[in-house]
Amino acid sequence: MLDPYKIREDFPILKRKINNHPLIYFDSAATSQKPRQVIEVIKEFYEKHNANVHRGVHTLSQEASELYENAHEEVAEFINADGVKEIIFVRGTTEAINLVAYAWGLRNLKGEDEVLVTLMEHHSNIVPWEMLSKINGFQVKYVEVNHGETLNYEAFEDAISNRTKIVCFSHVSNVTGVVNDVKRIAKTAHDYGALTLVDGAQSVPHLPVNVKDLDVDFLAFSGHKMLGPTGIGVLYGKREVLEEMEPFHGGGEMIREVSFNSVTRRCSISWNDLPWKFEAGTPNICGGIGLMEAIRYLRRIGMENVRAHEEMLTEYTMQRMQECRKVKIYGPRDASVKCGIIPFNVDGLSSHDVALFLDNYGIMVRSGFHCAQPLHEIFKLKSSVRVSFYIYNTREEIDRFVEVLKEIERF
Ligand code: 7TS
Repeated sequence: MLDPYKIREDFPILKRKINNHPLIYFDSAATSQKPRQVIEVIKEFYEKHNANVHRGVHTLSQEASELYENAHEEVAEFINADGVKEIIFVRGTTEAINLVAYAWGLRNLKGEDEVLVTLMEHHSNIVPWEMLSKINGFQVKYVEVNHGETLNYEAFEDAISNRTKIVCFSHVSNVTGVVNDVKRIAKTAHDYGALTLVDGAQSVPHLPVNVKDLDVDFLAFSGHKMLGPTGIGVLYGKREVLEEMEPFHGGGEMIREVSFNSVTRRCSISWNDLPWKFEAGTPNICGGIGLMEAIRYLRRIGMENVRAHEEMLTEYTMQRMQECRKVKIYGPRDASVKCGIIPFNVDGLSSHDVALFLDNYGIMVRSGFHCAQPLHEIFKLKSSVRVSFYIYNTREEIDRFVEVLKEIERF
């Protein structure tokens, strides 16, 4: 088991007081806090190694390039990919999904083709497919969710057909924390010759993820939700799929050669090797290095321990929240089928009112529909309050949270 009190010493922000109360950060599903190791590596990069990558023979450029390439290695090992050729650095999950939609979907989806998406997706795994279908004319089909809780696997198996070209789904819901059975979905998708795109924004930071074991074609995730800086994320893709794809953005870094024929006055371009073919322009070098440090931090703790700690916190919170009679929790009650995310409402109050009340006591939670409006429609809700945990949260913080919830009920 991890020791959250020891971990907390690495997070300078957790020493802050908000409204004269110790900060309780229960919004890690939106973005996590950063340990000093990550903050220091960013500072050190700009103080000692700053240069552009892959563009110079000078010492600084060599150092920056090596660090940036090592960051790809670190990510590959973390998710058990087959090396750096399968690891593309992007801005975050949103950009990773858009990359697949435009670089793969634009050329491979048309007419009668179908894209299967679930109704528990974050908008970033719905909107790009809807936008693309307006250009290419294919259909986006949605898989139902059982009473707003788990995915309806029977509905998924009914909906999939030989017309399905890609199945896009989240590993973990950012509203309920439900963990989907990725292996089962991927196996069915592959039986129909469809690819799989897994949104790992809420899974990769919180549980062990092994792309070979899950057998997915694409996995998208964001560095800022796993102790890393903002503006850096990852698209994992199976090498054979990425090799077949055309680039997403065009520019420097992603080409091997651009030659201009002075007779025909035509330009011929050849693409760079993977993964650089998909990383046009100067990348977020420092972000990549920050993400590497974040992953090293998580690996030292062990992802099994991260998972166990959050499961313990989730179970404890749901149990303690039962003491609050005006509080209604949504989603499954069994902590073992979900990650550390709990959505709820307080009878008679809007989610924003509850979040503001909690803020007065230094407790940071998310309110609204968390960029997942379809799932809220299934719950027949306008919005919800969401608490979400990470390695630095403690049972003591939960006790304080429940105390304040009771105060809200009295109010
Ligand atoms: N997919 C899921 C499942 C997410 O939870 C999020 C962000 C994204 C995609 C988009 O990630 P980004 O890094 O590209 O923005 N989710 C949240 C949230 O739940 N509250 O704030 C952001």
